[in-house]
Amino acid sequence: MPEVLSETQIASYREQGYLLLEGHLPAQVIEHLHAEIARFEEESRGLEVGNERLELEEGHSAEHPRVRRIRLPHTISPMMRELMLSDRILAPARDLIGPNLRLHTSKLNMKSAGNGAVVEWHQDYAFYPHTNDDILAIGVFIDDMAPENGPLMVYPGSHTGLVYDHHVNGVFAGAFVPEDVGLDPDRAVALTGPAGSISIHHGRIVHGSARNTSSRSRRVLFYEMMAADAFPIMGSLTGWNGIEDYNTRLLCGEPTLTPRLKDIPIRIPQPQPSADGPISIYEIQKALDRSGFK
Ligand SMILES: O=C(O)CCC(=O)C(=O)O
Repeated sequence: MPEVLSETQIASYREQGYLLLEGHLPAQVIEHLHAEIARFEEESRGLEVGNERLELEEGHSAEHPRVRRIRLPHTISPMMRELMLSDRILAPARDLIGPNLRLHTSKLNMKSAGNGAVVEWHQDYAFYPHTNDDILAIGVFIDDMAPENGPLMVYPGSHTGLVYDHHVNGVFAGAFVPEDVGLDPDRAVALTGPAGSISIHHGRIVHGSARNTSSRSRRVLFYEMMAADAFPIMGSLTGWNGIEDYNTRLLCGEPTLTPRLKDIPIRIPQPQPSADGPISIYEIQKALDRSGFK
């Protein structure tokens, strides 16, 4: 029996590769998130360049702080960790990919008003191929999402198709232009809704988001996770410091040493542009010679 999702919602996710749960979180949670973000913005005033906690947007200054991303927020905000471990986040994920869940990563992507950065079209699975694709990302809408403030966009149904080539000149660039692979731009759907809604997108769905040209910010907190029996394929951009460390990322249920294999297309995200390890998606995607967003 599903915990929170209806059979119709589950069937829709399987067919379309995404779900939108409007007004899923109470207003107090969103207010608390605003306060947490304000704390990190305050911290960023003291920075000229980003660090392991905060990634800065071009034009950032002490007077006008512009944080592009809060990195791994569940490790630096007890409240964001608590939310991640709550049934509000984990129950819908369990309904879709089963009781045993492992965290891949968390991030809070902030598009500031007027010029918040584009995230070019990509598939998460191209960054971190695993032995099966019971992989999803939950996005918590911290602001109201409308077409003009750069909401997450998806190509419905693309999670059942190819894993597209995300390389430029033979180097992994983490992006591609949908028209180049025959995807019709008119089919892309914007995931809009009030703050407090959550989106859930499949690890193989083609998604991205345009620049925020509006006068309002657009902030989404992402928790990315997978079934515990999905193991990274060698070359995947997944940290691996041994099985003990790996198992500390268990969100609920039981760990396993038995990967489940699924016959799905796989590409390895190698070689990487930097020998020093993975770099931010915003930087890696600059290798694309033109944007997939008009
Ligand atoms: O922030 C967004 O709109 C998209 C984020 C995303 O897809 C990513 O960071 O991988």
